[in-house]
Amino acid sequence: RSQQGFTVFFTGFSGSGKSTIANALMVKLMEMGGRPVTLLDGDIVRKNLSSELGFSKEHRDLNIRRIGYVASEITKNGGIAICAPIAPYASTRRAVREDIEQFGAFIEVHVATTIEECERRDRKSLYKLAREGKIKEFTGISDPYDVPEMPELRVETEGADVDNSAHQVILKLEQMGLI
Ligand code: GGZ
Repeated sequence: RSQQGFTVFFTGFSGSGKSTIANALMVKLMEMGGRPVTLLDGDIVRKNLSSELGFSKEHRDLNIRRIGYVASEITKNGGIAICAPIAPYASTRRAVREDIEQFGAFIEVHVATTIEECERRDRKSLYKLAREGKIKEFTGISDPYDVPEMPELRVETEGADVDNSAHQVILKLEQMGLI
């Protein structure tokens, strides 16, 4: 049985389902026991670790590098880190991957809900505010998102349930010999 630490790094638009899938994955991994599981969710990190940061490229990069640093420490110590920020820039995701792969595995999961679907759902009415120009630099509306070219896994959420998406991640981890 493998004892290597690893990081599951979700990326996707606001409202794509990252947090929900990340939470379901955390529950499944905790039920398996063995290693501690730490969830570094976008909004929780923003509140506790990056509260002074906004959404410029510089600030987003700093936010992602902080998440990457914490995840690399967890991975180094043989734990499981689950990250769920938007992480819109491919170069920053690559930098975090390189940091973490020194210590363990990095599994990038693209939550591939389209911007149209995220805007249709608009659970927090943020897309409406972004359209009205009341939120600036909003990812997918007025700010870029680099679609991951070669993620370890891409999950489609349209017509799939949360449990199924989380299960796909579990299967990938098994396939990679990590659990
Ligand atoms: C994107 C924003 C913005 C802008 C506030 N652009 O649905 P949410 O609310 O909970 O998820 C979004 C969250 C994004 O923070 P991240 O730390 O994941 O972003 S990044 O990885 O780019 O650093 C959204 C809210 O913050 N939010 N303003 N302009 N999302």
